[in-house]
Amino acid sequence: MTDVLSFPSSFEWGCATAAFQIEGGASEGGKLPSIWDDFCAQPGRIKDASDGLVACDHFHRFREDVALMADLGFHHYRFSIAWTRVVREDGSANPEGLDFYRRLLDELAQRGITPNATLFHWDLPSHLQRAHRGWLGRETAHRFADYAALVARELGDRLPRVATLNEPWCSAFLGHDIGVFAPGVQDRPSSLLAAHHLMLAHGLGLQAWRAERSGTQLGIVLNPELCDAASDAPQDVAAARMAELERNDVFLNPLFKREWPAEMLTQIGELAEQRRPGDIALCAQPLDFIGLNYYTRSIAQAPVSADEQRRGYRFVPPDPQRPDLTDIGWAICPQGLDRVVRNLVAQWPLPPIWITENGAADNAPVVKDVCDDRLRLGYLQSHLAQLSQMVASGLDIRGYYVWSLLDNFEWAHGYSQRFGIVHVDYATQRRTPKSSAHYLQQLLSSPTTP
Ligand code: GCO
Repeated sequence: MTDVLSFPSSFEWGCATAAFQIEGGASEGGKLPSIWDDFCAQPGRIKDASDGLVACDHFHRFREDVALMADLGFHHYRFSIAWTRVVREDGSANPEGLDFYRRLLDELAQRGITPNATLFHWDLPSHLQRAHRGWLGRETAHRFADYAALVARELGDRLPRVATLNEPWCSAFLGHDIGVFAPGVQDRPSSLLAAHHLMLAHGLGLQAWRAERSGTQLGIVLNPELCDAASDAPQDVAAARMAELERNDVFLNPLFKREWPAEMLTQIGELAEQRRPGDIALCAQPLDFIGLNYYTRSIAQAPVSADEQRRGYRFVPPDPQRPDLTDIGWAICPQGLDRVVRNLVAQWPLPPIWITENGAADNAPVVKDVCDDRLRLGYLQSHLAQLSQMVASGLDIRGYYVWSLLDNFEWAHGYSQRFGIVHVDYATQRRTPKSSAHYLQQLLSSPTTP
């Protein structure tokens, strides 16, 4: 498979993680709790009743983890900064927390790995949830801008590329409509208001960063969806469109100074009053790049329940008997990567694209020191073959980050789903590179063909 792939020599290869999912060190160095700590403490929220207090203990083992990345041949690392580690409740800098990231950046620099940082990967400080109702309060967007300015000042000289938010759809809709993510709200209009404030935070954050520092490549990471209709019936086609408006247009329109689709303005109802004139212009700051995360495609059909009717669609869960599902139950669809990107570039004037996450849940165990994750291996091979064709066809995609370097805390699934190319034994914190890691190592040693 390796020999059929062809990428330009400038193409960036990286691995990705996120603070809450790997760091642990939950109360060290003055770190404050986040809404995910609070969510984990609520019975029934996390499948295996676990939390992020220790996770992969990366806070103490980051040197080992950076060495692992270097051994595997990665030259780029996407990680997130924990807002709760670097900013105190009064808004001042927390030097101990900043030092952790300085040591991490030192280690990366020594190993020749370029950092790619995300400011917000869902771990909102709990005190902002209490004081301002989190993303339901406009004030949170301003606090995010203050945090962005602080990181620009304190760490910005070492960060060539920075994304404001990771997958704001998840914070907004999984967090405030479906309620399976922190803070666990279930209210459709609220989820749209949260989406608005997240995009406002993005815009204010970019402004604040640029006011502190020039020369950083700045962008955002989204998870646009490919929503196919379950049938040609007009109700199913309309439902698929509604799903797409929620997943894509709610986030991409503001980035390019366009108003939301009328359907979403109807759904937000009276809360629309909290969107102020001029907000859309604030959201639409120049973008140096966009990160796209891709895992699967979805199928939508006409809504049935009252909740689904409020949304305008329902998702058809893949038949669990299908052979082409990952261990978390997501359909494997490499062509979807091509379709999703083309669908976006046809509608919005995207800046250069990085695939900032792609990967699969494969819970293969370690047997005699070997973890043979064949499902993930096949998944990565098929998606990289697709990506190679996409790049060759002229789509402006500049890099690929596999999700994830390590098995880690998979949100509401706890530790029950493993996305790492490196296995983590949570009892001993032992790391074992899997077959997929060895495949990427080989690919990275010769990723181009003449
Ligand atoms: C995401 C996430 C990751 C998840 C991964 C698998 O941005 O969705 O960044 O945190 O772990 O997507 O669900």
